[in-house]
Amino acid sequence: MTTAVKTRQFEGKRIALIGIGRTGLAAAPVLSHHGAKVVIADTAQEAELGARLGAARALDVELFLGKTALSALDGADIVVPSPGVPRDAPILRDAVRRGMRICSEIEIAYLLAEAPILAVTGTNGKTTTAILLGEMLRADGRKTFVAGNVSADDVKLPLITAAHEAQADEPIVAEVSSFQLEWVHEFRPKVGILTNITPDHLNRHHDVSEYVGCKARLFAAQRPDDVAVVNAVNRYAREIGQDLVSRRIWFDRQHCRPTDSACVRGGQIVVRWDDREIPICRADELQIPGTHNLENALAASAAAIAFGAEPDAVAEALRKFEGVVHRMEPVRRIGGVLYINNSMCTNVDAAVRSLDAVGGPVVVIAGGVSKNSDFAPLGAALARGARHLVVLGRAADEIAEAAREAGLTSISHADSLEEAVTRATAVALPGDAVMLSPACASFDMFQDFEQRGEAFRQIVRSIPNV
Ligand code: UMA
Repeated sequence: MTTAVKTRQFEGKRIALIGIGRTGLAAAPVLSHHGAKVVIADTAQEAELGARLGAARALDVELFLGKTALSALDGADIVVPSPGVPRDAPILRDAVRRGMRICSEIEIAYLLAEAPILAVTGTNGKTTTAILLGEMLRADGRKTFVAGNVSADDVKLPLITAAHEAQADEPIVAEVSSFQLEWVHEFRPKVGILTNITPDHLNRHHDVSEYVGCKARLFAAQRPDDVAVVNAVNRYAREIGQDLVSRRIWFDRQHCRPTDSACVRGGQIVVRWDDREIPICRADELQIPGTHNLENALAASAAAIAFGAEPDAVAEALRKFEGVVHRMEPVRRIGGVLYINNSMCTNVDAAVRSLDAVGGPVVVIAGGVSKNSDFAPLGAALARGARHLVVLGRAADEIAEAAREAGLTSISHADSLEEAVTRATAVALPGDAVMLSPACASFDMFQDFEQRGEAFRQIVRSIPNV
């Protein structure tokens, strides 16, 4: 598509954005700029929208709130649901019934972008991989945007905003969720990365195969000159990776391959690309802990090399990278006990991998809203590695039961995060870690995982020195 066609494709179109959240508020001005007639619907009532309502009103677009939301569809050419709007929400069911064109915001962003998009999806590791890949491209001297689902303190940029701002030579690294992939048809990342897939979001997707199907859409529109970086050892990822038209790079910590791939050979991270084996740096130079982070590093390295970054730049970023906030984030050491904020750990697999990564005695604080998860693997990991478990939130009993069944006896309940930290502090010994690793969403007690992580930081910072 030429630049002129790109910028005029939405001119005169009536576009109904669903959701006054970060996505809707970002998409509206960009689409208006491109000549679209934008309307926004939100099924919430005015009072529930808080400050977002003021932001929406300032956009000078027609708003359809609460019961009137459905009317936003009348006469619309395109419907753009925010990621939080489920497929079976009445408004989307109505749009489907009317045969309307439904596109997610990332699809619109792709259609508008002059810049190449490198997109990262997966159950776990996507934020770390996306931010790390962004650092690699910056170290390589490119102005780089990190955008999409990513939400990490100062890194919060909807993809459509990045697509609007980035010049053709300024790559965008996009973290992409399964929700965002529900409504894509043409979304075609130059480089796609699939970190891993384990069951998650089963309160939104009907079953694992629907969830896996969404993840697979990352590669659906790719062509042979695009690149797919895929986890070779994760069952669902491997199945997706076996059947792609794009140029595939497997990453596998333990086994090196004679084809395009990334692995660790003799302690060295290596990427095989264009029939050359390119050494990057030693795996023990990484500051981010755990085998899961080594896998993230392999995925990001492979993507950066395939995109044309210099190996030295990739190595420099790997050595400097200290990790992402709310993800195994060391907060404070008190009396020989290290407090770790892992609030971004919102599913079972992430919690299991985090426990393994700590590697020493740990007191775990877990709980929140279950996403219809099976907690048995977490119970087993807790029985293996935890000194004590403090449970809280709606899933408290379910997690405690799974841990008890696996053989852990030292378990307590807390009614608040503050009480949980107090209980954990009381049982932790010098040399232990106290880790908030919820394995759940936060919505029963907090606005989101960031607010939960911030609350944990504050509570830990207020503990008197011993
Ligand atoms: N809404 C409706 N009707 C519905 C459902 C929701 O009108 O049936 C409205 C709500 O009333 C609300 C608005 O939609 O006003 C919220 O939309 P949203 O939940 O999509 O929130 P955004 O602020 O647009 O944030 C979204 C992502 N949120 C979700 O996927 C739930 C953010 O990911 C993302 O950073 C942002 O777009 C920018 O791309 C957050 C997230 O939790 C970090 N992601 C999940 C995760 O990482 O596990 C997938």
